[in-house]
Amino acid sequence: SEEHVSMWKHLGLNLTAHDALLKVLGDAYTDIYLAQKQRPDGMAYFDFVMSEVHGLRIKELLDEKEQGRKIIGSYCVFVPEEITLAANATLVGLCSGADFAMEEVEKYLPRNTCALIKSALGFKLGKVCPYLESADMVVGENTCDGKKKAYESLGPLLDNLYVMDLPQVKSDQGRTLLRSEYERFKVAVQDLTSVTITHESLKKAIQTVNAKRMALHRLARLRKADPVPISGLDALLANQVSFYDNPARFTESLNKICDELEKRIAANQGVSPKKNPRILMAGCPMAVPNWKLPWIVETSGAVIVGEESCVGERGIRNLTDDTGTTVDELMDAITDRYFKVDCAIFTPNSDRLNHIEEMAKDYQADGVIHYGLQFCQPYTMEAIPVENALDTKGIPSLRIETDYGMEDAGQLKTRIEAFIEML
Ligand code: BJ8
Repeated sequence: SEEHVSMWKHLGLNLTAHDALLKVLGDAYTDIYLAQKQRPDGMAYFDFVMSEVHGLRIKELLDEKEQGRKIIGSYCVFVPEEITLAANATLVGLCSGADFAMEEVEKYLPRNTCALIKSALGFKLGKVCPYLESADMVVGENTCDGKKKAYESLGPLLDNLYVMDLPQVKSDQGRTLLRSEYERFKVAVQDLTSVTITHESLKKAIQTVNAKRMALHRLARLRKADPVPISGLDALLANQVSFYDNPARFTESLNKICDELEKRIAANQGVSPKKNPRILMAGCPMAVPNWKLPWIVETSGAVIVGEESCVGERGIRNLTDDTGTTVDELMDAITDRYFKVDCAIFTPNSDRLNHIEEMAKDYQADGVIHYGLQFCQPYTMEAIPVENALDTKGIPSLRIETDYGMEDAGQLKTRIEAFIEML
């Protein structure tokens, strides 16, 4: 609509490039999502959200800004939404799952950088991300070397980059660092919003984020059923949208879908036949519109029953204890909750191996597909111990390394079909 166009102009987007992006996104959504059979009716909400992902949702954010709220963008699940909400700010995820302005990007980053990082820079250089352009603060974090160094290049292109340091070891010192970095972040957010975080506001924020996580946990549990009541693609989409959407509305919409899925399970109704091979995906996060691998898996005779990923269970696994009676106690609880995230940047990271095995059992997966983005050292390196650990438990696994391009789609399909046939 005209209103949207003037909004995008106002944000400084490159309208031609942005149109091209929306076209690609829309086409991919039609081909991959709308082509699915027996989708839950409730997914209509997500279809709408996706059709308005650069439209109505951006308008809402700009309206919030007009009323004095601040928008904070993040690239990692280590940035606590609880702290942002408590200071009257809205957190949005900025990771993107499509190549853009690659020629420009390669003037800043070496070619052998993972697609997720390149894409983050490409969306800035190509001026196509209204979330990034709406943000009053962008948070980077010292996680993998690629991101850590890329923020040095991204920083000068923005005027509002805040970098959070993160530990790499799950030691007492590591926890102390995380706690102090969350304190420093809290102060920075308060400075940005001119709102002082109180015990009451922080507790309420914790409850809002916990409710969102509980709805996602509920969705995850329902996928244990056979036949599975929802496709992996649709469940992934719910997880992806959780990074953009208004948290309370998201929670309500997802709970409605879960009600519907419960009815499906009671009626023995699924999106794929009973005893269809069940796959657990593990590895790098999949940001919108990175749907390539799940799409190939689910059009090759299998169904995905879980994601061991930051856009999935690794990102939402634990709740934050809201019983602390002071701001400091709640900040401790937030630190404890996030310190359990088993990202591959940690060493050693044996929790992750245990979680993958546990998930494979819990979701009755017949096999695990490990998804590593090409040039992502933390995850592609961990893929090998993951495979070995699964081997000793007799759980079949397949290691995939890929990027955002479609050049390898045929070859991937051949390998994945062979894997599924063997299950
Ligand atoms: S907590 S997984 S969201 S850092 S794919 S950019 S690791 S080279 S994304 Fe992540 Fe936070 Fe960890 Fe989760 Fe680097 Fe690998 Fe690229 Fe990655």
